[in-house]
Amino acid sequence: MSEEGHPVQVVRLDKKSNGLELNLQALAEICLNEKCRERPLCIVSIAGDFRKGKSFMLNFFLRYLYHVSRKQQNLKAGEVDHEASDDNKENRPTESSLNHDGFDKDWLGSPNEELKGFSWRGGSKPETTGILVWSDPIVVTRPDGQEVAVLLMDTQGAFDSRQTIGQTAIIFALSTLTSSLQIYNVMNNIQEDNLQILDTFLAYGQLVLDKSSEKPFQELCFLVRDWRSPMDHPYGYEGGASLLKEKLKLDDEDPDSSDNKTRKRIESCFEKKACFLLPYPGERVSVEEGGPFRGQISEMKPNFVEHIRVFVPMVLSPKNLLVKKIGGEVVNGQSLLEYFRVYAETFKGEKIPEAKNLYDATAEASNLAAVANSKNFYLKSMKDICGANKPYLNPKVLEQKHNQLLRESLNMFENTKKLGEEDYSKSFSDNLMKDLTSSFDEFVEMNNSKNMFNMWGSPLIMLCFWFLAFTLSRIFEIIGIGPLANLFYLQATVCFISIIAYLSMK
Ligand SMILES: Nc1nc2c(ncn2[C@@H]2O[C@H](COP(=O)(O)OP(=O)(O)OP(=O)(O)O)[C@@H](O)[C@H]2O)c(=O)[nH]1
Ligand SMILES: [Mg+2]
Repeated sequence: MSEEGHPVQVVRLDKKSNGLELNLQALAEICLNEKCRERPLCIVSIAGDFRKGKSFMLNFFLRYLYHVSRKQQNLKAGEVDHEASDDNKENRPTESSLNHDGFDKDWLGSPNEELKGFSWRGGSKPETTGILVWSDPIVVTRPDGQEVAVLLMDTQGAFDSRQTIGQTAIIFALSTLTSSLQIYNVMNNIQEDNLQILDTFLAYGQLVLDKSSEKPFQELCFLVRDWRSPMDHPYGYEGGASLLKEKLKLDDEDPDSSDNKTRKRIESCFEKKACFLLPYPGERVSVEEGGPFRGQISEMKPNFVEHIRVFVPMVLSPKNLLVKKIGGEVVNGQSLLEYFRVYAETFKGEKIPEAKNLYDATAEASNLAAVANSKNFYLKSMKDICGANKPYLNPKVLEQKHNQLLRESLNMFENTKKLGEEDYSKSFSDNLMKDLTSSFDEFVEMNNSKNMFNMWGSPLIMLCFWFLAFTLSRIFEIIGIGPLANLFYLQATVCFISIIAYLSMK
């Protein structure tokens, strides 16, 4: 599976400034990939304490998503084959081998397969640093037919002794701001400090809620590893839901406490909240008892494997995936790049930015993303009309097309939901207009270079050619050299027709 992609470090923590540093080029290669650039994104991140099996779990996510994506492609190909011929019925999946989403229950693959993808390992030293994204966006089709690209994001473990609280909060904030599903990986139980770290950036979420009706974040799913009290709350989703309800319960005796405020913010800022309780995976997984462990499911406790089998489709099956939205607008690869670019500037310091600064940054990024998408639409449409491989176009027709596409691009920008006031977007819309006008100048220049008449220069030069050819044809006629007279007469006629054609095109 890992041969289809690899983890790419897109963010690292700068040791000197303690702030973060973005690898824009590496991120652009993923975001502007044709699978992702214009497709709605589902961005799945995992964050939480260090050394608690986050990267390990992401590799099951990869295995499941590739399984679904391949199955969907085969089904599509099968449908095409089926339309052509009806004799491959035996190869089609039967109802009983499929679960409720229509995919094989055996997505976990063979028992001895090694767990590959994001780097994971045993021991006490931290493994993942900064933020990593899987290089290959995985395209899946949702039940309504919409194709989405899923990006997987691994994050540096929190509360590692070498890290400041500010850095822990920065990684957590940035991965939550940019993901549609944040898996909050915790060991044994949900503790109060797990909730408090969320509060460091939920003030921003509250500000978004105050200024618009859109929820700032999509889904938060607590994943509790090595759950030890199945008698109180059973393993799995239902037990998780009852534990989460208990943990998010408000304290009626002290309604204005900061703990209550955090809980209210968690309730209101996420569209969806969930929790899943996983059993202990056994000594082979937790402490590599008996020698190096490569992640084979045959060496994990069966109860753990059965819960993984249920958990992963629960969060990632195409019908459960939520598309990433910011300010109510769907995020695609092109816009994600703008968000990261602006956030990287905002998170330069060692502390998490103030809610107001974070809001302003998101408003700026949402406008820049809208500009980028509108410009992309204009450039793509103009290239279809008069790109390098297209023939010369009448300049009047070219201008008409430009005016029409300029209007459509500006409308597209206006109709995109953005954070921030309307006056604020005005300057972005003005810049878009200027930008498109200068792109048009370049298209005009390219179009002119394809005009064979331009190779001749101005009509005045053409007129001189005509005069010269005509005069020579008359002279040769007078001195009696007929063939040369005819040749220059022909040339003069071609010049004349060209001048008429040139003037009629202007
Ligand atoms: N106890 C226990 N250990 C697990 C579980 N899942 C994986 N592990 C083990 O945890 C260890 C660390 O796994 P990683 O995936 O590298 O952990 P991580 O959270 O990504 O670690 P950092 O990147 O350093 O923050 C490995 O030895 C895994 O085998 C689990 O559910 N419970
Ligand atoms: Mg890791």
